[in-house]
Amino acid sequence: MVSLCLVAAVALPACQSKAAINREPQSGASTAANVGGVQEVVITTDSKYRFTPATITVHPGRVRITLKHVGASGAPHDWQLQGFPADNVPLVQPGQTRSIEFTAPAPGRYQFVCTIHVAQGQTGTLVVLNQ
Ligand SMILES: [Cu+2]
Repeated sequence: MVSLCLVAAVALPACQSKAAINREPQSGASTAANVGGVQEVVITTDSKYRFTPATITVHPGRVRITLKHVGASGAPHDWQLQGFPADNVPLVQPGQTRSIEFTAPAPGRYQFVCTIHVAQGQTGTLVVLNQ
């Protein structure tokens, strides 16, 4: 991770600032609401490099992830389910909202990340239940 940051620091001056790293714990847990056969999950994010809720539980089936950037300013964020490149919400700017829909992977626990702020701890867990 240190070497990654050193490489990134050359291209991204923001990486040089330790103050930008959010060391607050992840918070919030939510079970998706089933709306017309699709499980709806709304995740908010802002300028603090966090997803809220950070733990999401779904049943097998279709899942819609809506990512809302509620920050007034700051960096954009995306949402990527690790190991499933197609299951991603493209970058949202402050004030923007975007949704994607996909079929939940096999029951288990999966990590999701903001691909540009993993180092700042912008991650979460998707739990897929057995039924
Ligand atoms: Cu981010």
